[in-house]
Amino acid sequence: MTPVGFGPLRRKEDLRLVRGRGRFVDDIALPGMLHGAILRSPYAHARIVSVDTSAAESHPKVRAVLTGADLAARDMAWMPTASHDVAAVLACEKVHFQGQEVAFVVAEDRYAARDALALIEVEYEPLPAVVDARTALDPDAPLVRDEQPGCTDNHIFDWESGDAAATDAVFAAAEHVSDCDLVYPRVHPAPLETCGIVADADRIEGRLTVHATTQAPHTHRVLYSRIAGVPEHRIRVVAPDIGGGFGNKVAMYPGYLCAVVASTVTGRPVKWVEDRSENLMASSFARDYHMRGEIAATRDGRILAVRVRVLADHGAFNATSQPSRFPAGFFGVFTGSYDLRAAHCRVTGVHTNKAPGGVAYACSFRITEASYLVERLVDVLAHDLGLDPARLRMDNLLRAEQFPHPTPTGWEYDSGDYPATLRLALEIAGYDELRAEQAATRAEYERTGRGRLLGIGLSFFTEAVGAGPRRTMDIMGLGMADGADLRVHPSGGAVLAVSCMSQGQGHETTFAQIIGHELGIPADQVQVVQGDTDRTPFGLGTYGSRSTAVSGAATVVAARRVRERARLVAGAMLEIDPIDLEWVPGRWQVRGDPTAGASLTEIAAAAHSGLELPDGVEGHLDASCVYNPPNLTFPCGAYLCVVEVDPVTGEVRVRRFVAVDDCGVRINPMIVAGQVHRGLADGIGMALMELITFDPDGNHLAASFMDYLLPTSMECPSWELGETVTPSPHHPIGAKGVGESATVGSPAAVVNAVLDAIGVRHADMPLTPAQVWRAVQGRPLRPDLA
Ligand code: MCN
Ligand code: CUM
Repeated sequence: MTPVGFGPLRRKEDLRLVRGRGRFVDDIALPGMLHGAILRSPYAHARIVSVDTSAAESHPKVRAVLTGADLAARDMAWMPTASHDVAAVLACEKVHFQGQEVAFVVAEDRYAARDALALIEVEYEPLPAVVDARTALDPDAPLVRDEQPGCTDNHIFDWESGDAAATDAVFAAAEHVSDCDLVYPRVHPAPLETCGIVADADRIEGRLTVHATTQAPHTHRVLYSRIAGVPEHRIRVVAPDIGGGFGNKVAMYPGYLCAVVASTVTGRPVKWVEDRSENLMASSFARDYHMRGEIAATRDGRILAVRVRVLADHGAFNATSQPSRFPAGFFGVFTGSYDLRAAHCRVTGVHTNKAPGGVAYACSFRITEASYLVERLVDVLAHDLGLDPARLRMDNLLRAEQFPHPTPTGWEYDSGDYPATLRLALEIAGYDELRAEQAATRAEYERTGRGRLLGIGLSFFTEAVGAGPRRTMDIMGLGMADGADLRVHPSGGAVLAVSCMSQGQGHETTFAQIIGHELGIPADQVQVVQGDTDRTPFGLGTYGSRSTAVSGAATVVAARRVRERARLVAGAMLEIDPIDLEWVPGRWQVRGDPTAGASLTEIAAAAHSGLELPDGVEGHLDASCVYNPPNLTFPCGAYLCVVEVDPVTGEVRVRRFVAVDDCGVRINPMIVAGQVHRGLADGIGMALMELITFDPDGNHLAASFMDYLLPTSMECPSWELGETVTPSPHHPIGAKGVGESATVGSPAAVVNAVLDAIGVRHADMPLTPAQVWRAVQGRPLRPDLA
């Protein structure tokens, strides 16, 4: 029998996914379906002189060709972004990055559509490109957005957080200040399934049905409605199975809108699925943060303050998908896990001739950047003061009694026991023995000039997940709350419909387990419905690891409402005042008489039967909830990475990785472990190999998996996990999110380990063999410049 409630339950969805029975966008074939392909700009920056589509249109299999002018005639050449900007759907007067969408061809098959792209004649007048964010604000820098009225520079925004004066005062009086320039280079979420859509505009019913790779079906429906001028009730957005999202499937992409318009124009369904290069070149990238961090401390290592200056490269359009009042996402949590007197950051966003995006790749709205910054700074401080990085962290971590903790930048961390978490990681790793072994290998290397150097890298992160509340957080005016509808059937099984959408996180299992925990219904008797706006309640969707914290909470509250309804029905069944009933898992029972009671199955049957119910008690047990979270949840973790570095070849091998995560109460520890494994691999990838870079003309140099390297099991050790559990005090089951924790926390641990091995103060990611070798020689490269 399936276990009830929380525990390491195997994923229900894997029954179909591992047998090849998943249904992804590209598996969908509708009668009469056409196929779309996108013509993309070969230039990073160029004026469009003319576009001639006549040859493509006369291709026997082509049914339509759309250009920027065609969309402009429908007022759809530009679309709004979540960051108060607009992004081009199809380019009109100029192209702003290599790979930008210029025309959309619809043909009878995918091959013909691709072939016809070559028949479109576009005359470009190339312009100089701005590729390096650090020169984007120079007076003579090419203007990326000069098609916008009043554009005089590439500046997007300035945003600050914390108290500048108080921070400056602490720095001025501090005994010691360490500083460091860091680049968190541009990387890409690179889900194995690329982005795609099947759009079906039904002319007779006036309905638009969209099957698309989206992490946020309801938000996308509102966007289609706003952009295409069709009311929401005439639009159905369905997200079928999704083969990885990692934030790449949050944004609205030009290809989606082109498919919608093409379907409207042709009267036939239109499929568009991008290929790998298109995904890597033109869809939401991640990071591209240039940071200058300073950390003030006493000479004996008491950390006092952190001050940060960031140059944020947002590419050609400011299209980062984040709560609208947070232009730098949640970077404001850069104070990390430490007890600081003051902190301040200033972030400047700039345009460059690169693809738009910015908030993606398990980033928790830029907490990856923030966490990397502070965890690198702490190691730099340890290096400068000659202190042990574990000791330095332990001495400065927030203590359990300091929670709830208001941070100097205005967040309220809900709960945590940081020292216990770090202690456990050090224990699992055998920290002291590792340091002893390190000393021995170093001595050996110095004696013989050969061998591998051992490096030990730590990081301690605090995550912030579960956006809203909607009072302070919205996406394009939509407050960040989520819904859950729960229907309990006469037989006692249930259907739960939620507004979040799994891309591989196992929601069909864990959300069923939540129902099991609250109502005693086994997970295999709970069907979880998601990703279909016709069948699920409104909500903002899955990103920022908010599903458990928000939709999960909505699910708990809905289940508890069902439970209360069941109590009233049980009272009628047992002819007893409901006050005299008590809940034991799966059953309402008479207080003091365990033999008298009714199981939820019996109550469900009675609730649908002819049983006379008291006035005011409706039949059935169904209930729903819209959950508006009072605060974010703040998971944390202590990570320790052990590497072996060959200083002669620069080769790095990750020998061990210890990860202790605290995500509050765990619904399914096996799924949590899977999430952590994935994020740790992300960290190895970013720290050692992943990089999206450009040449000075803005040519994209990582448009395939030959150039954009992803880690495989070969580069990963056997992960060693531990856990601490401090429940979130405001979440109804004490759970905190975990989906991005390891991606947030792990890069710094790997980088700290490599630099610890070679005794170098700082070198930027990715620490490829060439970069490590150069760092050993004392001249590491700026990785973002080709
Ligand atoms: N969980 C749990 N107990 C907890 C917390 C979480 O059992 N205390 C379970 C959840 O029930 C869920 C999973 O762990 O099944 C992740 O939960 P959560 O932290 O709420 O994150 P989300 O479900 O909202 O997932 C989003 C997050 C993000 S933003 C990115 S990016 C990312 C990630 O998840 N993309 C992923 N993990 C991914 N994993 C896969 N396989 N594919 C992606 O695209
Ligand atoms: Cu920033 S990637 Mo996730 O939040 O979808």
